[in-house]
Amino acid sequence: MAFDLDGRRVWIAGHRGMVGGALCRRLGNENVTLLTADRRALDLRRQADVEAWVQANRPDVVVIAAAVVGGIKANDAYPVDFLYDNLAIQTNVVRASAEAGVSRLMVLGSSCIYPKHAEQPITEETLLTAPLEPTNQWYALSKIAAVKLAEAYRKQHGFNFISVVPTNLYGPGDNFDLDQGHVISALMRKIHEAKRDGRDEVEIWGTGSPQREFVYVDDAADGLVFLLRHYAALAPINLAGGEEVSIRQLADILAEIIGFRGRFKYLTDRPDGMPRKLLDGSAVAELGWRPHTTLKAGLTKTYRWFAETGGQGRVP
Ligand code: GFB
Repeated sequence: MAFDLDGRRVWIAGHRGMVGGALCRRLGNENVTLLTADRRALDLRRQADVEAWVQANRPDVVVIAAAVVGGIKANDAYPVDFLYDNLAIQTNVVRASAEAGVSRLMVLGSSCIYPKHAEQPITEETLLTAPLEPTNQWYALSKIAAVKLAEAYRKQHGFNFISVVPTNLYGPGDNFDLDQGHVISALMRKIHEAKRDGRDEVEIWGTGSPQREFVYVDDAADGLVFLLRHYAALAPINLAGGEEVSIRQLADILAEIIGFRGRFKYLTDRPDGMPRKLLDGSAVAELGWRPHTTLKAGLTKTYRWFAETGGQGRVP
């Protein structure tokens, strides 16, 4: 039986982030009351504040899209922020939601929670079967804890809490900082600025051989709303079905979209991270959902937004 969202009070924790923002846009098409809390008004790392906010605002549905996120370099450089802050945010929101009797809660995992050398495509059962990729172990551990916490509340107390593991996401509203961002936003900016400044070389970290699957953020938001309605089980479910490319292929597609005719220099002393992380999306596909935006179309839309706003603007 589908969970009925109609007339519900839905709190998107992390509404200013790329995923939270896309969720707010997607939920604009539904008959729900959206609840959001600005960072200045509510620090999600403070348990008492989160409990007070949830008691006062009484959401029926909670999605935890709030997290300290970043690309491979940021993950490696800020282990405390990625582990402690994320653990605090997730445990505070889950516990406060349980105490307030929230009807439905969704936590978000990440493709990096699966083992570094997982068999591909990566099924949900692969979780905790082998060691993690070291560069993102801090973030991965916090996300594994969140997935398991949702499972624990369902198992021990019968709460209707679920966890979803999205594949690598990108789109308008992403972080375009060169040190903090993920590969798409960072390469888009580097290539755009090289073209603008008349430079004919762009540096790419690693060998260019790692493969990544990407889903456009508005598709992901649609999938998350679909799963809010249609998924209810202990185990996490992958949100996948995107296109897989190597970093080298990604750079070539971006060069074509941006109109850059220079060359790429691969900095092979920089880490590659996981060699491949293609998620198995068959469970969500069987429920009836798959992404629709091709990588080329999604990158083109994202680039249009970046070129217009410099990566800082509001997402329409
Ligand atoms: O997107 P990304 O930072 O993260 O990097 P992961 C993907 C691949 O792109 C890696 C290469 O092999 C990078 O070495 N790459 C090349 C670059 N040039 C660049 C660049 O300029 N910037 C960036 N960022 N990468 C993250 C995890 O892993 O994925 C997080 O660290 C999270 O925890 C996220 O799970 C979804 O895909 O390797």
